[in-house]
Formats: sequence, C-alpha cells, structure tokens
Amino acid sequence: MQVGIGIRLNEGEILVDRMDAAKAGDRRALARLLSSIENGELRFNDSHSDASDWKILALTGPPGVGKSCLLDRLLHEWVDAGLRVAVLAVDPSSPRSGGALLGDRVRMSVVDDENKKNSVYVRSVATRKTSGSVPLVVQDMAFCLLEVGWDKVVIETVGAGQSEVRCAAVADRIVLVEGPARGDGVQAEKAGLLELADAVIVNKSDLDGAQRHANELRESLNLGHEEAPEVYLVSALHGTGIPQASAMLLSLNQSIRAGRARWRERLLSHHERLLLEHPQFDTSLSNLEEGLMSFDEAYAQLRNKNE
Ligand SMILES: Nc1nc2c(ncn2[C@@H]2O[C@H](COP(=O)(O)OP(=O)(O)OP(=O)(O)O)[C@@H](O)[C@H]2O)c(=O)[nH]1
Ligand SMILES: [Mg+2]
Repeated sequence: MQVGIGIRLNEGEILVDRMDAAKAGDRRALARLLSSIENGELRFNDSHSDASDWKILALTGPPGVGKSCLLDRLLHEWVDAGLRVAVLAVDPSSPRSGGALLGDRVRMSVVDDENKKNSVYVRSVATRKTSGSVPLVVQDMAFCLLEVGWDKVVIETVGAGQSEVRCAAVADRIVLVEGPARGDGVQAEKAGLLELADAVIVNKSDLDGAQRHANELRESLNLGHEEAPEVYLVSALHGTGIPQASAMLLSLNQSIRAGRARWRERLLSHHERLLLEHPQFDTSLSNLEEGLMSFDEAYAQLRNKNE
C-alpha cells in the first residue's frame, strides 16, 4: 500500500486501523478516509495497472442525459454478476446543481435493495470543498476504494468543464453518455470528450432523436482516421439494451486513439497539483497581486520544488 504523506488524522487514531476497519466493511471508517483525502490530509498512490481488466470507469456526459439512471441499471447487473462496485459522483460546481443536496442527485434504487446494497457504495465528491486539484482528489479516492477491497470504481461526472473532463481522464476507461439530438450538433466534440471516449452510449432510445444523435456521433467519430469507438443505444428508463451495454462495458478495452488525449489530461492534472500544493503558492499570489513579482518570477518559483 502506498499511502501516506501529510497525514493529520485525529490523535490516537491510526491510519492502518481505519484501513483495516474499511476493509472489514466499516462504512463509517471508509467515509472518514475519503473525507481525509477530500480535505487534502491524505493521499493515495496507484497500485493497479489499467492495461487489461479495468478497475476505474468514468461515465461522463452532459447534465441530465441519464447517467445516474443508467448507472443504477448497470449496478444491478454487475452486482448480480458478483461484483462489489463503488461510485464516486462528482458534484459539478455548476449553477444547475445549485445548493441542492447532492444526495438527491445520485439517488439510486440499487442502494435500497436489501440483497444488493452491501455490494454497492455511493459517495459524492463535493468539489467546492477540495483545495487541491479535483481530478487528483477523485483519483486518490478511487485508489483508496480499490485498496480497501472494492472490485470496481465508477466515476460519474458531468462532462461540462475542464476539471470534470479531467476527472474522467483519471479512469482506466471512459464512457461518454449522450441523449437524443438537441439540434445543436455534437457538443461532446467541442468539450474534447469524444476524443477521450472508449465507448459511447446514447441513452433515452425511447425518445425521438436518439437514433439520429447516435448516427451523428458515429459520423463525427468516423471523421478521424483511427479506429472509432462503438456507439450503443439504450433506454435506462425501460431497460432496453442494458444487458448488452453492461456486458460490453465489463469487457471494454482501452481505445488506442483515446490514449494520447487521456495522458495529456493526466499530465495537466499533475502539473496543476504541483502548483497548487507548492508551499509558496499563496505567497506568490499575494506577490503578484501587490505587484512585488513579475508573472515569470512567480511561475519560475512555483516550478521549483524546493523553494
Ligand atoms: N425518457 C427517458 N428518460 C430518462 C431515461 N433515463 C433517464 N431519464 C430521465 O432523465 C432525467 C435525468 O436523469 P439522471 O439519471 O438524473 O441524469 P444525469 O445525467 O445523471 O443528470 P446529472 O447528474 O444531473 O447530470 C430523469 O428525469 C430521468 O428519469 C431514459 O432512458 N428515457
Ligand atoms: Mg447524475
């Protein structure tokens, strides 16, 4: 286990105890571990390889396309298949979520199912609470969940802003969820999401325009010369296409064409973390504000690890 770094847990409490408790199924201990990561008190490093069997999957796409409904359906399938799955729902700091309690946004039937609820864990990540780099906080939380014994982690994130796109890029596989055509073309292209996706699922196939949007997406994807990801049609509402989508996702390979874009986002996330966590970050900001330093000087200082 590669934990460590800046642990400031309460007196008398030992990280190892919490890890052991979380491994034994103590959800309170797990919640506290995840909060410590969210607060920047604890960090996890990777201990898995994303080469073959994925551990972390991102479901991303515009607000309201049915990501949570779809995920609920998938969780029922995956738990039936014997998997224990944790969900990290990244709270988009967009006006849409407003002040609403996130718990309401991620209400899922699978957590109310007596036979399945022990195999599912749902946690929201309040991005406004994190002082550090949000994507890396999400990544560390995912590593923590894997470390304490969850088989798979699914990150649900609205693919709206850059930070949310980067949250998806920490995953081993990225699935873009879309809805029926809205008459404004393929927006995912602009957000850079299409470039990152290993598969695309068009939800709400029960509504007009879903098939049309699936065709539009296929067209956009095929414009690139490299091998294009598959586009699937489902209805999370009626359950249409869900067993197929579930099986497809479990055996999903990393698309070669998405690799470069994903590494790009990961590198940028790490760069952001280095700057944000530099001991001189706040001082540099103040110096810039007061005109005591030039931008180049401030940036040079922050890039230097030891200053
Ligand atoms: N007609 C239809 N409606 C659906 C389907 N799937 C989800 N919905 C509805 O779409 C709305 C949004 O669903 P969510 O699952 O909350 O969507 P989301 O993408 O998770 O939304 P955010 O997390 O807020 O971005 C809800 O009212 C769902 O009932 C579907 O297959 N068909
Ligand atoms: Mg949702």
